[in-house]
Amino acid sequence: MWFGVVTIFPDLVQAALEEGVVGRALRAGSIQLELYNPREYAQDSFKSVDDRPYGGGPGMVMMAEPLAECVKQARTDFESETLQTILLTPQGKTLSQNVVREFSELDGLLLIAGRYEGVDERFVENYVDSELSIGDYVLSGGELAALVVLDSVARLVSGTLNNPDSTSTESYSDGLLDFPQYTRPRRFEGLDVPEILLSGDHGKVEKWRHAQAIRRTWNRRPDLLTNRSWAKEERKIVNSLSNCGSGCDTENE
Ligand code: 6GU
Repeated sequence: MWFGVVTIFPDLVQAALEEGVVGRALRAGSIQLELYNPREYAQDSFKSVDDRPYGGGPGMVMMAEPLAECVKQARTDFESETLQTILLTPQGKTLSQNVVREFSELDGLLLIAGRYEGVDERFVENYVDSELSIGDYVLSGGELAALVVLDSVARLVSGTLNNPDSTSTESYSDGLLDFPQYTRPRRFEGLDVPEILLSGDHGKVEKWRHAQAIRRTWNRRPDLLTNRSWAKEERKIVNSLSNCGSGCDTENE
């Protein structure tokens, strides 16, 4: 999958993407990355990429022309007019794992890191397919948000993770938070690994983990469970949770 990022801080984006799973995918070639710096496409001798807002007010606004030139260059590089173009802005729709999954099925994604004072609306009208936020708080620029999108999408692209199974069992893939994990040693500071995980009974382990996932979601993120329909076995777990009141907060049973 091809990714382009439009940013006035290309070094920041480049450095962050050299590490970990995404870095490995880039070196292996399962994803490609191009960076576009609006400053290189500035139209005046001062290399301006922002200017004061018409109508007055604080802050600066990103100019349409340098951004438009970046998008045109990206379309040329990607060799398609149909490059999905996303503006990162707190005004956008909130990112979710469903959106991430949709993006991971595209051939190319162009992420534009805006600055929070804003981007000239005429650029948005003519070049942007959708606006995206990563949550209800304000960052000083869209770069970190673009990295969040890139990381979450890239790890779903085939060839990126060593073990593709780990995306089908993880948080949110089935609408539940993850169950707790344990590794060696069996005893740590007086705490033991739950006995059932040492039993070697895969069926029992699966059931226990699923119950833990439901319990955690119930306690921590009940909003994820509204409108969820339960299988018969799950219903039993949910009923026991709704009967135990605040006693459900303790994670070990
Ligand atoms: Cl996409 N940009 C900025 N500047 N702040 C944000 C954001 C994006 N998402 C949440 N906060």
